[in-house]
Amino acid sequence: MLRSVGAPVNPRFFPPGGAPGSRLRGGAETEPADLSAWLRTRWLGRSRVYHGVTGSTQDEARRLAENGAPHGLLVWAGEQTAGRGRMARGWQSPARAGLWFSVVLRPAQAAERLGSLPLAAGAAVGLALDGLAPGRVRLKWPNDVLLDGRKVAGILVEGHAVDGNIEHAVVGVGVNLARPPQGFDAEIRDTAAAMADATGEPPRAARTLAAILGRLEDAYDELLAAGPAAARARWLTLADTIGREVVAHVGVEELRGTAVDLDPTGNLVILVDGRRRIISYGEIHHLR
Ligand code: BTX
Repeated sequence: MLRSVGAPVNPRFFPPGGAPGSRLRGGAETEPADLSAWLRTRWLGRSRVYHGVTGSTQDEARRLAENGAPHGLLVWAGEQTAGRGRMARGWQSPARAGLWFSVVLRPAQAAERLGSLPLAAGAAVGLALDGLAPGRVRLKWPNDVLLDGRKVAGILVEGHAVDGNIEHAVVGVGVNLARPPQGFDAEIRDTAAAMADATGEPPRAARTLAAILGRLEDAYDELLAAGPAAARARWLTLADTIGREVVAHVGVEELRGTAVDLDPTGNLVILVDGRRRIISYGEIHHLR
């Protein structure tokens, strides 16, 4: 489930992050002041870069990771002009409408436990958002976060592996907090939601970011220390996919069946004509 991307690693050391809100690199701006007031993490987001506008925090985080950025670096932006999703799709990230951020992770061990990172990240983001709209946030496999059945957040996990070890991974998260002033683009008007649809007032960006980072840090530490069982269990508490008729696209194959479970590492199990099939990557669609 972890996609491998990126150029060979440049071991050049990345200068340690300064005090919250300081300029870390040319081009970065002073972040909105209240993240440090809410942040309770031990290591995630303790070094960070904020941009009022950037192309994609994912690309920026990846570039910094290739240049030695520390474990836990947060890159966040007020607006992205080239936000991207999985499989080269776009991610709409307008100003004053959401949380757009990426974090750099440097697992100090072999890749197999990281295979469940997308699932763990999805559960972490889902649970943080469920705290704002209890009972209305659900997960579509592998890690679309839905509010009342519409996509309110998306997660992109990319890793760079060397000899089977993940040298670094970048987890990108986009959360719609408010509907953009001009409305969602036509392409997603019927499928997207914003947290404000449930909360009325849009949730505060820094406070929501701090809540997500807290969940993400715990999920990551637990995944590496104890494996994917807890992430799988948490994911299942918010699962929208299980029990549904789904269509899965796996390469050129199209499978139609009932989603019945996650296997121990978080792959989706679907029943197709009475046979269990394991979906480890690709795209599924819920059928109504
Ligand atoms: P995904 O491939 O699951 O979703 C992309 C699809 O979602 C698009 O093709 C479109 O249909 C729909 N979509 C686009 N924008 C939105 C939106 N704002 N709300 C709801 N639906 C939308 C999901 O990819 C992973 C997205 C990660 C985004 C983060 S933002 C910070 C970081 N930087 C970056 O460039 N990407 C990540």
